[in-house]
Amino acid sequence: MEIQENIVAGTHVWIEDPELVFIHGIVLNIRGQEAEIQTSDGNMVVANLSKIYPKDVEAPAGGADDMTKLSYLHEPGVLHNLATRYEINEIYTYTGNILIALNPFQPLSHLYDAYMMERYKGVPFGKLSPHVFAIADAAYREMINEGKSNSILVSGESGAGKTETTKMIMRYLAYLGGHTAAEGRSVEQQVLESNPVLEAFGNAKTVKNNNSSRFGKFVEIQFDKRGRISGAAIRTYLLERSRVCKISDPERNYHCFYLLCAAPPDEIERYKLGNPTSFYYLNQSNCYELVGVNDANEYLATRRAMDVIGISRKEQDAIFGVVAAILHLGNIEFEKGEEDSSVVKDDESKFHLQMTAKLLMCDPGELEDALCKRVMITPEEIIKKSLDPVAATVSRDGLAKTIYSRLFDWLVDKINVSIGQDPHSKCLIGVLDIYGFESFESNSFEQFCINFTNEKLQQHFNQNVFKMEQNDYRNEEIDWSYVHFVDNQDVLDLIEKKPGGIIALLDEACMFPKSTHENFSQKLYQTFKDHKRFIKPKLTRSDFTIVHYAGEVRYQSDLFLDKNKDYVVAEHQDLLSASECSFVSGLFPPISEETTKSSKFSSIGSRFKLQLQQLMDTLNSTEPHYIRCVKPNNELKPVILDSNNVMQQLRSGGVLEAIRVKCAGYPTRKTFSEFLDRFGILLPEIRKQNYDEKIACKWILEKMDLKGYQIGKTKVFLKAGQMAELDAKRAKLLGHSAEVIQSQHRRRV
Ligand code: AOV
Ligand code: MG
Repeated sequence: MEIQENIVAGTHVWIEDPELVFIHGIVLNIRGQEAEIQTSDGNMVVANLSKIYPKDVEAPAGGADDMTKLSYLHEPGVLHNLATRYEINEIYTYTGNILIALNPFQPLSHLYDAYMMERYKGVPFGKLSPHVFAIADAAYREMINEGKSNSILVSGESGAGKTETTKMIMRYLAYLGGHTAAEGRSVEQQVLESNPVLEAFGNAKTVKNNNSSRFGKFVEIQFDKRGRISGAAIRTYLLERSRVCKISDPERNYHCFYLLCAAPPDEIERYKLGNPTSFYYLNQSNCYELVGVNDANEYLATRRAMDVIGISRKEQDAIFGVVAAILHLGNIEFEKGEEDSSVVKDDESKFHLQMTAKLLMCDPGELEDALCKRVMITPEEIIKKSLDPVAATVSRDGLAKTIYSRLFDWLVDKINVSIGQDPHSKCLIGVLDIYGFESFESNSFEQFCINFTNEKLQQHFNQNVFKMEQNDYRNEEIDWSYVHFVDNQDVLDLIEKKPGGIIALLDEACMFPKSTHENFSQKLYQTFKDHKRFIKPKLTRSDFTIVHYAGEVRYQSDLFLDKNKDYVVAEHQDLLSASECSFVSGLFPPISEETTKSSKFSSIGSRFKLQLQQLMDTLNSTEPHYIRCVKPNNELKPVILDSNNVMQQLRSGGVLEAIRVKCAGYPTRKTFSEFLDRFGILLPEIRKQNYDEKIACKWILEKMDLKGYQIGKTKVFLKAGQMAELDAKRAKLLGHSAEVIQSQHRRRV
C-alpha cells in the first residue's frame, strides 16, 4: 500500500496487536522493511512496515460522522473512529449512504423522541448527524419524488440491534405517513402494534440475545398518492419450531408461555396454569425470568396490542387457550403398556391430558389415541398400531410444534387482514429484519437456514454496493481502481444449487425411506470433497462445516432429515380439525384427498429457498438502503467495545470494502438527458441550439465551477453533495429559494 511510504521516524501509527487488534505508537526509526515503534502502553516493538498504518493525528476529537471523510481509510482508522464515537454515545456513523449502527445496550430515549423525528423530517440526507431516521426519511423522499418503491435492509449478527432498528424505522414512517386523529384511521397504529404481538409469539431468549427473533420478517408499508400509509403486508419466514419442545439452559421458550403464566389469577385458574417451573416445555432450562422485563405487564401489553390490531377478546382467549394447551400437552408422559404399546403414565399426566383436551375442545380418548397410536392402511385392512413410549413422546412433541406454528401463521394472517392491503398503492417501503447470522456450539437445520438467509442478503449487498457500482464505472469508462471484495456466490451454490447443492441432496435423502443422517453426510463429503467452502471436520461421521462469509459454522446433521420434512400426522390433523372450538378447527382446515396423496413429502428447505428467491426478486425491484448493525460485545453490556469482535463483524460484513467503494465513488449519477432536463435551465443558451448532450452537460458543470465530478459515456457522475449544490442554484433561478421548495415539499407530504 502506498500510504506506508509516508511512514518515517516520528510518524504516529497503528500496529497490529493480538489483544487490542490495533495499538497506537510512534515510529522511532526505520531499517529496511522494519520499523522500531514505541507503543502507547510503553513497550518497544519492531514491526514490518506492512503491519503498520499511519494514524490521523488531526482527526476531529469526536470522530468523523462519515467514514468517507476519514483521511486514512484502513482498518484501524475505521475501528478507532467507531470506538471514539461509541464512547460518547454516538452510535450511528455513515459510510456514504450506508448506516453503521452500534448497539448501545442501554436506552437512549432522547435519540428517538418526537423532537428528533421532527428534526429529521424532510432534511436532506447527510445534513444532520447520522441517524436511522435519516435513512427512513431518505427512503420516503425518494419514494415520493421518484415514484419508486424503496427498501431498507437491516443486517448484522444476532443481538446487533436489527429488530430495535426496524421498530424505529417503522415508528418514523408512521410519523411521516400518519393520519390526523380526526381522520380516525389507525393503519399506522396497527402496523406498529403488530411488533409486540409478533415478538411475544416469535421471539425468545437465546445465549446471544434476550429478545432474539426466531423468524424472519419483511414488512411492506404501502402509501397512497399523497404519501400517507394506506396499507401494509407482513411476510414472515420460517419460525424456529423445535424451540417449542426443546430448550437448553440458559435459553427460554417463546415469550408468550411465560407471559401467560403471569396472567391475572382468574385466567391462571381458567387455564389451570401455575409456576412455569412446573411445565416440561419450560423447565428444561433454569432461566425463567428476563432482567428488566415484567411478564405480568407484558401479558397485558400484548393483549392491548391485540386489541389495536383487531383481534377480538374471544379470539384472544382462544389464542391463549391454545398456548396453555401446549404447556399441558408437554406434561403428558407415557409408560410402557402391553407389548409395545404405551399408556399415559400417572394421574398427573392424566390430568394434563384432560386439560389439553378441554382447552383444545376435543375428546380426551381420541387425543390419547392420536398420541399413542398410528393407523396403518394396508390393501387388506386398516390396523391400529401402537407406539412405544419413546415414539409417543415424539408424537406429542410433533403435535405441539404443529399447533404452535399454525398459531403463529394464524396471527400473521390475522394481522395482514386487519391492517388491510391497498391494491392501488404504487409505492412501498419494505423493511427487512431477518434473524442474524448464528454460530452456536451445536448448530442444526435452523441455523443452516438462518445462515443461508444471511448469505443471500450478503450477496444482495455485494451486488448493489460493489458489483453494480463497479460495473457502472467500468461501462462508463471512467477512472476507477478496482476494489476487491469477497464474493459469496460459491457458498450459495454449495447450499442452493439445483441439482447438486446441499438442499437438493437433503431432499433426495428425505425421499428415500431408508436414508439416515449418516449416509446423507457421506454423500455431502463425497460431493463436496474439493469445495473451498465445505469442510469435513476430523473425527466425525456426520458433522459438516460451511465456510460462511461471516465465518465457519459446524453443523450437526442428525436432525436435518426430520426437520426438513414438513408433514402433519394424519391422526393429529383429524383430531384437531374435528375440534369443537372453531378457532382450533380453523387452524386445521380439512385437506383434500388430492393434497394428501401429492404431498407425501414437502421439503421445508426447498420451500424456504423459494421464499427467499421471491424476497430477493421483490428487493431487486426496489431502491435499497442499508443499515449494518454491529454488536459491540458479547456480554450485552453498555460502554464496552470489544475491538476483536467489532473488527470481525466489519470485515465479514464487507463494511470496509464498502467504505473504499463509496469514498472513491460518485453517489449521484444521471443520464445526460436526465441531467439536462433538470439543469439545462442553468445554461439557457444551450437550449437554443442543438448541442451534443455530453458537451452540454460538460459546459453546465464547468460553468457551475464544480470539481471532481466525472463524465462517462452516457452519464454524469457527481460527488456527494454536488447534486444539492446544483439543485440550490436551479431553485434560485426558478425564483424560489431552496427553503421554499423544501417547505412546499413538506406541506405536500
Ligand atoms: P437483533 O434483532 O439484531 O438480534 P435486537 O434488535 O433484538 O437484536 O437487539 C438486542 C437488544 O439490544 C435489545 O433487546 C435491546 O436491549 C438492545 N438494543 C438494540 N438496539 C438498541 C437501541 N438502538 N437502543 C437501545 N438498546 C438497543 V436476532 O433477532 O437475535 O438476530 O434473531
Ligand atoms: Mg431480531
